[in-house]
Amino acid sequence: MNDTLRHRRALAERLPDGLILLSGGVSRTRNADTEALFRQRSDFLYLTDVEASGYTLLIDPQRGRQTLFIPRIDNQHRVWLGPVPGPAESQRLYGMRAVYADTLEKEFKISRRGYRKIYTDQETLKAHRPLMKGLHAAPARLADALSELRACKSPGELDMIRQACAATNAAHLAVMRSVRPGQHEYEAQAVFESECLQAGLRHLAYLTIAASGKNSAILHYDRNNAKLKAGDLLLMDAGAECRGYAADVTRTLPISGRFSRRQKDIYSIVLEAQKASIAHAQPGLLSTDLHIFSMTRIAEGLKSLKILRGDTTGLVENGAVRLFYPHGLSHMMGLDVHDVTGGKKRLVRNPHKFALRFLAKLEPGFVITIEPGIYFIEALLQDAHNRRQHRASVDFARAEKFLDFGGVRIEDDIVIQARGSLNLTDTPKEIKDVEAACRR
Ligand SMILES: [Mn+2]
Repeated sequence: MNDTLRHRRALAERLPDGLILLSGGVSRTRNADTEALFRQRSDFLYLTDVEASGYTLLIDPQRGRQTLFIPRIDNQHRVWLGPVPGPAESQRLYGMRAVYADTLEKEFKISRRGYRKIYTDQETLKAHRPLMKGLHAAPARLADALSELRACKSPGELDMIRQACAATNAAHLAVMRSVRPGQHEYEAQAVFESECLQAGLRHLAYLTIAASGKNSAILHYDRNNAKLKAGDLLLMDAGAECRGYAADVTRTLPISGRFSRRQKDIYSIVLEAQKASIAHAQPGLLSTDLHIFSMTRIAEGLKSLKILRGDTTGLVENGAVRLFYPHGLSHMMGLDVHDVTGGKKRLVRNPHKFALRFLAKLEPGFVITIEPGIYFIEALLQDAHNRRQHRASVDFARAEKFLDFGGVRIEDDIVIQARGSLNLTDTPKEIKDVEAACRR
């Protein structure tokens, strides 16, 4: 039994009292008559594995029927875009009954008998509202059921993530080997993306961040057009996508091939915090507790450099460490790079004062990132309010000497197991290994 069949059955079991109708994505124009690169909607991939545009899925839980509606194309389409599999081939490809989309209305009228509820989403409602007249639509429950199901990854899904990770590892290594002072950030991006494409992976999981020097302290930098300067760092945050499944990996490397003393100091703190957090990750642990664990390690490190001072717990609680580490340690990863967090059933209370987007109790089968960082961000370090509030905890004069430094982030993807976790990322990250990969 393939995974998507299992997924459809599990969804039907959770929502037995309604019809389930979900439309896949539809290709869109980018500008004039040029098409944007099409990427299937994640929920639709999860249920069908269909990567093309213009399909719809109908699940009838009471009659145990699943139907895929496929686009009927004309000769113009065949001339310009090529053929699309017909019903018989689609049935074989996708493991369920397949019929042309222009029969949807007729099929739906037969299937809706005996139902009062329709589980669907806003996109599908927009496309098919007249069909659903008289049925009670429950979009929130469909989203919740899919979030619950998608959180734990099956062996087949892990295999896709592994393939995305393998291409991502190779691409990061290729960047380390090729980066030279005088190149531009986009050349590092080009090396990374070309490796992924050559591995047969058409999509990246998100926009590539190739940030050098001070740009590496801009968390979602994507201009990637600055010149690489000797002596600076290059932060590469980039990941391939395999059949919709993401990889998300960050490495920070020395553009000249060797880390300076100061770069080693900061890098070592982040690396130690990252490895300790990976070792600490296990089922039953709250994501927020893991984040605090990593903040404690970062605070200890910044204390050793005399940038922070005072009691470590205090530095974590009063937010001083967040001036240098202003993002979460971790997020779920799957069909979305920032993936679903597991639905209402898994809701947990955050016992801490600060808000974090990723709040969940870790379970075997969760794939998460571990990505601490240290950044020297003008907007935070020169903010008058921050300086007043944290003057006892932060040596701002010392911190300002790092304003030309940028930042360091190290990010791996791990899968939570029955005990501990397994690291899916094997791109070099030890100082000696990064320098060896960057050797000219
Ligand atoms: Mn990430």
